[in-house]
Amino acid sequence: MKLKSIFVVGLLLAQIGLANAKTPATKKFPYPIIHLQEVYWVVGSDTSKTPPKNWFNLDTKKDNIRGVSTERVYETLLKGKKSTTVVVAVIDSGIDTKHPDLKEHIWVNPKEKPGNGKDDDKNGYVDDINGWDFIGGKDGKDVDADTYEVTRELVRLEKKFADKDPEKLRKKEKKEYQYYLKVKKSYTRQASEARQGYTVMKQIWAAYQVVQKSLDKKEFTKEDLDNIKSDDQDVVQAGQILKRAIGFGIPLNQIGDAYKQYESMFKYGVNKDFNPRTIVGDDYKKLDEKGYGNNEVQGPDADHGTHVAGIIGADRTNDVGIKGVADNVKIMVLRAVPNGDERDKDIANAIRYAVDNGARIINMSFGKSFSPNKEYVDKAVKYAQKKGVLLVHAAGNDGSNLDENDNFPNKNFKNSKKFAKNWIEVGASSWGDEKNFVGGFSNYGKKTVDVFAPGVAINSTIPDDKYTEHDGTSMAAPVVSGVAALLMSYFPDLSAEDVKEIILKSSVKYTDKEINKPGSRNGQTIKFGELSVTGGIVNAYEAVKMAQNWKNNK
Ligand SMILES: [Ca+2]
Ligand SMILES: [Ca+2]
Ligand SMILES: [Ca+2]
Ligand SMILES: [Ca+2]
Repeated sequence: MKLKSIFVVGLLLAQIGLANAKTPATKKFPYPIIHLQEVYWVVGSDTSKTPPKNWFNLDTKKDNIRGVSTERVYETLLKGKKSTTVVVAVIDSGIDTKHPDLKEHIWVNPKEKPGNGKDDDKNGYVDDINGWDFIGGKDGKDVDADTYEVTRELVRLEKKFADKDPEKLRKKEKKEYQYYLKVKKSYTRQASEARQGYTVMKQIWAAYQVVQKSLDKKEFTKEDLDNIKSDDQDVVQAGQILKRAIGFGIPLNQIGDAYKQYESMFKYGVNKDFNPRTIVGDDYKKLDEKGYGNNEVQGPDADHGTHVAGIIGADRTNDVGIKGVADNVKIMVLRAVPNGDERDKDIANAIRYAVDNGARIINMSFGKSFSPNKEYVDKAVKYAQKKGVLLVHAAGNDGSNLDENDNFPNKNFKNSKKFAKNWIEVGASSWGDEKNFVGGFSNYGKKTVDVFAPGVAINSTIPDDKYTEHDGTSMAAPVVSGVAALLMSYFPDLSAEDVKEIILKSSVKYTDKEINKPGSRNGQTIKFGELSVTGGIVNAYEAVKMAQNWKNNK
């Protein structure tokens, strides 16, 4: 699952109860009127103010905002210094490789001739020019939506257990039966959330469209709503619904996205009869299969991947759009994340592709709560570790403690006390000050999350030459991948494990700062140091300072 904007989802589910209709439903609003109940959590910043568009690259002292000091380090410590190009693989939903702020920074496979139908470099992938799409078919079709892993697991286990008497199970089956019950419970909860959320969002989106039509405007503001003068009851009611939604922190401009997300959850994510894998046409159970998929890497919905790529490496020299964190990178495009849950087979094979084809860093802004083939992913992670490739993973947006809740992939190897030393787990920090510098949606964990990085109101590239702001740990991970790439560019002798150690050690510590607890219902606070291993926010300036003396001080 992609890890952006999910806060809207959590927000809605927590806040909006489907109460019985007290206001009569009209023709356009056949659903019960929504009742917004309580403010559950906010984005983790004062939403009455807006940060500078490039805040994540700014500096705490110079600009008075908790960015990662990218601009400062380029202007000072790195000024006039030589750098080498670093390849960063982005395993995601696909990337618009033609975006003006990205096109010069897309990896091109040097040994592959395009379009000749041959695997010239014999890496197992035919005509792989910019990377590979693991969820496409040979006929050029692509998977867009997919189910959740919990749905797939339930379908698999129901075949085994639905008709069985639990009393008569053999010892070996009993353990799997317990797992089946866990899957079933989780599925039931998610399916009901999807249904409720879809019903609510459908209504809010319907209201939005009524106002759009009435104002004859695609996008509108709260002021526009206040100024609506209409006798049409539908328009009046639509305005009321939207004002309530705004009152509870739901941004007007994200209603369309949130609706689409819920629609996808309900129609595909929890739909037990949906199976788009036939599009790929692979031998699904053969995990180490090579070469399935297709070479077209943008896919049908590249918003998320394009945004992530821009944060890492958008052109810093072209006076267009935004500036990425790293100034000398090539992005390798690996498409493996659909609208729905990614599959272990594709993630593991994408990691292997990245390692085998020259990536030094892999950004992974996705996650899920079940992982039936975790061993196979672990093997790929170990392979990356052996080859000196750094993995950067987003912690997820459930506002929950990962020391207590499952989240995949992760650095802990299955059935082992060992963990990957080339792995950085990233939570999302915010531009807010005082108690508000953590994303209210961010996952955390004193043992499992290594460090925080900017992930709220992050402006970056999206398809068709555009830009937009997204929130999520999906946006925080690429900030760290960018800082890692910057270090590897200017200090090419550093290993992946050195870079991890430098990023963690040099992070700016706010250990004792009391902040609003992510995911808290009732204004609970917590020390920032309790949220991660380091209690710090990543900082490029401090990291470069440490890297300069690394060999002497180590
Ligand atoms: Ca090839
Ligand atoms: Ca070729
Ligand atoms: Ca494709
Ligand atoms: Ca630019």
